[in-house]
Amino acid sequence: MANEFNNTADKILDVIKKSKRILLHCHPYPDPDSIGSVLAMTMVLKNMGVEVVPIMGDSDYPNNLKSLPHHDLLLKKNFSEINQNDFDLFIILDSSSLDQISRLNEIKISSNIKTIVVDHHISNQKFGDINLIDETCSSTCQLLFDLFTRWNIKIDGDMAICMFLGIYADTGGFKYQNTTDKTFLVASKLANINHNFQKVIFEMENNKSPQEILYTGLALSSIEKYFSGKVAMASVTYSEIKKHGITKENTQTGVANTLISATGWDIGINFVETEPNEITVNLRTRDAEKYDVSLVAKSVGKGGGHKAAAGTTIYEPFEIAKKLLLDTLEKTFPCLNK
Ligand SMILES: [Mn+2]
Repeated sequence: MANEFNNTADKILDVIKKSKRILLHCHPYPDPDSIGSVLAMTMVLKNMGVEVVPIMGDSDYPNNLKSLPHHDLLLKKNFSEINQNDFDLFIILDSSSLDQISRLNEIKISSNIKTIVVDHHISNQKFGDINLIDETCSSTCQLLFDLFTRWNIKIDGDMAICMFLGIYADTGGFKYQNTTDKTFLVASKLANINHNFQKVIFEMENNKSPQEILYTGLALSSIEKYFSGKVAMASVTYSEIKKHGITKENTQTGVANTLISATGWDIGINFVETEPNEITVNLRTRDAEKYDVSLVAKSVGKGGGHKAAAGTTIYEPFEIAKKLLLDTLEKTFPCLNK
């Protein structure tokens, strides 16, 4: 395993050294692991004296990651807006399949470009000419640490903070199952290089608009309980959000997650009239084995999602939509009445 890693890592370095111009990208809706790995790789390649162009991809740069260094290096272009003839190597980071490069158009990578995929997703389709996939790594940033170590790169403070934040975010602050003793070891080494981690974590986690907090307040003060308290629902009308200058975007603040943090409230619902007669619904459950909430999202409106987290939109007046949702819950989960 270690041998295989070293061989692949050496092969990648070899290809990089032979390349003239390297392309990097952030995946759609980029998270700190995507941004952090792209920025760290950009700095490493620049230090090697290689020409590198990192592109932002489909999405805008996230506001809560503005404290990361050198994010101004990211070119505001998506994959279809670049000229592939300008590049001979594409290093694809934190992307398990082609649709993580862009979802705006079908992706066809020119045969003149060599591709290297570096990723930690178990679902990775290994679509590169060279693939370095390690699903035991919490994040692409953790994997990059091993790669840079093999390459004898001196990780500087700017690289370290980008990689640290990627690891921190992909592990949910060292809480998810992908967190291992190795994760702590790597994070500790990065934190030792750059002590500034507290600041970037604070900026990332405390970047809500006042309207989002106002919305959370409105929602939490509207809680109603159904089915002997097994379902807790926050519901807010259009006139209420309008009164406080709250937009549709401000209503996605994790209210349904907050509801299910209470023991006994098995299903949490954020139910908000985001436009007149347009209800945006977020469903969450503590017990995905018992309640597959994506079934409810699918039968009311055209929603979907996962067993534990789903969403939908209902185009009906407020009270009618609420009754429709409650009826669907009852029909989908007869055990709610037991
Ligand atoms: Mn990742």
